[in-house]
Amino acid sequence: MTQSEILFERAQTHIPGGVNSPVRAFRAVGGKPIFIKRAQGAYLYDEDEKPYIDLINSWGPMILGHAPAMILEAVQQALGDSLSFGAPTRKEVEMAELICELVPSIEMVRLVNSGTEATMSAIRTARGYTKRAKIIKFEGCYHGHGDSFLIAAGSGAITMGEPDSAGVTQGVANDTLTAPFNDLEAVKTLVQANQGQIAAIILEPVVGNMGVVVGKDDFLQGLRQICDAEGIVLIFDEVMTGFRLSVGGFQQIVGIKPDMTTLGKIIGGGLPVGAYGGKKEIMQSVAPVGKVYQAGTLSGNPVAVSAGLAMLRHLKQTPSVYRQIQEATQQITKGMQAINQKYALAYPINSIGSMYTIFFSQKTEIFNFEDAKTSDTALFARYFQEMLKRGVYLAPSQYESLFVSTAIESTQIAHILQAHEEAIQVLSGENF
Ligand code: KE4
Repeated sequence: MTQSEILFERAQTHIPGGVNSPVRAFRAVGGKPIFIKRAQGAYLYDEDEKPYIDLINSWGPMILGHAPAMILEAVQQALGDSLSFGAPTRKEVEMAELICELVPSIEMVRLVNSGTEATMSAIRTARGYTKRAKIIKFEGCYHGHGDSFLIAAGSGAITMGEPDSAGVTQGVANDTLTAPFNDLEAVKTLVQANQGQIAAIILEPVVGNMGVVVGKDDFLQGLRQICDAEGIVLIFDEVMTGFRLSVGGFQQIVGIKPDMTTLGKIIGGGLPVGAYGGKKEIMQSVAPVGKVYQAGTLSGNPVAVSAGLAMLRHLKQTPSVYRQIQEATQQITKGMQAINQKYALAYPINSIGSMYTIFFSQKTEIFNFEDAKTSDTALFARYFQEMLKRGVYLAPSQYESLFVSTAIESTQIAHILQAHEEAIQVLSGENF
């Protein structure tokens, strides 16, 4: 048995499914999860020291690859001052100022400890600000595991076949309306039918959690117009896309200012940090100024914020990061498409910046959750295992985005494409 197999056996005794987040359990792709011992640059090393090129990068945060010197130095520096105070610090002021500078739609921001906390807090704030109860989310979008979001949810929820989680009460579910992504008419119908009751529309402007699906310009612009006309708070959940697609997030690319934005992943530099923010008028609703309560023992933790500050400062000072990871991603996806064509395969590959997903679907384009669900997840599982065997660590789900880091260079790209071709050959040999 490998060390990972031994550890997985042990883990299942005291941890549900042996993992601390469901999608890590490999249930959608078969086999047993790999237990990671350490990582450096583009590589993860499992408990048997087997190397893997990492295309998950901790589900987004590790945009600079693993153990970048400037982040480790910032953390080591912070450790000397102890770990946590539960009191305001200079670093939190610097972090708030930097986030508001880099994401102009954010005039005020509150730090929390995860993307889930950020999105939960954002809709509570929108509800408190508007004094309305309902929210609109989109099928296949995932906004963390807050009760209001676990309806038609993507990511691990759909991966486990549970887009509507058990334990979410009907009362909560009644206040969550859902529409197909990229379908503005469906939103208009919901808004008309719920006049004056909708507090917020929340979406991933580029969805990563059904696989990559980009919000169409007219859809996003239309949502902005609807929210302006109806007094609805438009929330861009940029937990995944924030500082991933540009230093100002996807909103900087598409030129739309949401009323609120949620952030996570990259802003912690690999440590637990989330954030929600937006218009000052809205954020003034948050305690202790306003009546929307939200709190956290480790919010603004000085060690985590030190990692986040080092990350954001680096990304601000090095805009070439974004061109570099986009070019690497394009080399990978174009190389995959060329290989697929050799085998008369036309699986759609959606990509933007350093995010991409290959859908094992017969459809030519994937624009929403219904499209994404036409994917052959059993075939994806076989592809995943063939890639893993060849030392390429993909997200263990068809409904996830991959993330390219600055550590992915020509050597790794060649390895990824070689593995892809061999995997496709194996699957072709199975006459799939
Ligand atoms: P966390 O609570 O996991 O930090 O963030 C929740 C969240 C919110 N919004 C978006 C757009 C997200 O993608 C996420 C979390 N993403 C998943 C991966 N698709 C986290 C990985 C996991 O669940 O293990």
